[in-house]
Amino acid sequence: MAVQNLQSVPAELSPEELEAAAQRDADGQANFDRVMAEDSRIEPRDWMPADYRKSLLRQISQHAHSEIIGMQPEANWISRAPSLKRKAILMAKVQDEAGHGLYLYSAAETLGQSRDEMMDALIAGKARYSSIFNYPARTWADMGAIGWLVDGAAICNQVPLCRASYGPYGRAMVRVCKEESFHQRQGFEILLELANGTAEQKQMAQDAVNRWYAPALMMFGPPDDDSPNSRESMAWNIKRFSNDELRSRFVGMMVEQVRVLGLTLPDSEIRFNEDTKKWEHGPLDWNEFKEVLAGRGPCNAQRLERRREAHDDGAWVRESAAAYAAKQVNKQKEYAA
Ligand code: FAQ
Repeated sequence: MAVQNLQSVPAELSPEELEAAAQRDADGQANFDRVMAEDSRIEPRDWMPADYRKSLLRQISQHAHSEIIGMQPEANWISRAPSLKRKAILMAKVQDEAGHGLYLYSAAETLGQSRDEMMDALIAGKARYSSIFNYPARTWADMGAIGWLVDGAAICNQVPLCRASYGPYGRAMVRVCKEESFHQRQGFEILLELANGTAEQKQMAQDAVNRWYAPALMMFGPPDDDSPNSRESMAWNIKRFSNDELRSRFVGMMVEQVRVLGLTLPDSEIRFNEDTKKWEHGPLDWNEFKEVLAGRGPCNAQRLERRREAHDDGAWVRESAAAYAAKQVNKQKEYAA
C-alpha cells in the first residue's frame, strides 16, 4: 500500500511500520472524505491532507495579520476623534481587531505553526495581509468609510467562513462576525452624521467613500478566473462562495445602504443583471491590486515599519510574561517535589 502524503511517516521505518503508516493515512483520508461529503468539521487532532493544512495555515495566518495591521489606519485617528464618545468607540473597535488577530493566531497555531513564526514572517515582510490596509486614512470621514465599506466587505466575506470545515477557524469567525457587525454600524453612523451635516462635511464623507470603494471591492481577491486557490478551497468547504460571487453580493448591499446615507458610489456601471440575478460593477484596476500585493502600495512600507516598531516596543512585555511563566513552572515543580 502506498503512503499517501507522508503525514504520519517518521524518518526510518521498517516495512511493517511503513505498512501501518500507510494504513493510517488511508483511514485518515477516508475519514476526511466522509467529513467533506457530510459537510461536517475537521478538528485539530484529526488526520488531514497536507495541502489542506497548508492552505488553511496560509489563509488563517494572512487573516490574522490583516486584523493586526488593520489596526493602524484607525488607531491613527484615536487621538483626533472629534469627541470623547467617538474616541471611546474607536478605541474599542481597534481593540476588537487586536482580539480578532489573537483568535486567528490561536486557530492557526492548532495547525502546527507557532505564533512567533507567523509574527516573524510578518515583520520580515514575507507574509501577506489584506491589500486594503495599505491605503491611507486621510480624514475623520475615513473612519466612517472604513467601518461601513471595509468592515462591511469583511462581514460579507466572513459570514460564510463561520461554516468553514476547519472547526477552530469557523468558531473564531462566529465571534469575529458579531463584532464586525457593530463595527460596520458605527462606520455607517459616522457617515450618516457627516452626510447630514454641513455641505463641507457631506463632501468629506463622499470623498472618503470615493477613495475606499474600489479598494474595498478588491478585498474579495482577484477575479475568479485569476484565483488559484479558490477551486481547492471550495472543494474543501473552506470558502463557500467565489471571490466574484461575494463581491457582487457586497455591491448589492452597498447600493441599498448608500441611498439611506444620501451619498453615491463612485461607479456609474453598477447594475442588477436580470438574467444572472447578480449585481455587476464597473472595472477595477487589477494592476493596482497587484502592485499593492507586491509591496508597492501607498502605505505598505509605513505599515510594516510601524509593526516592527510595535514588536520591538513590546519585547519587554513578552520577556516579562515568559519569565513569569517560567517562575510558575518552577514553583509547581518545587511544590510537587
Ligand atoms: N489582499 O487564490 P486567491 C478585515 C492573495 S479582515 C492581499 O483568490 P484565496 C477586518 C491570496 O492570499 C480582512 N492578498 O486566494 C478589519 C493569494 O495569495 P497566496 C482580511 C490577497 O485565499 C476591518 C492570491 O492573492 N480578510 O478586514 C487579497 O482563495 C477593519 C490569490 O488569491 C481575510 O483574510 C487581498 N485582498 O482568496 C480589520 C478573510 N486577495 O496566499 C481592521 C479570509 C487575494 O496564494 C479594520 N480570507 N489575495 O500567496 C479569504 O477569504 C481569502 O483568503 C481571500 C482570498 C478571499 C482574501
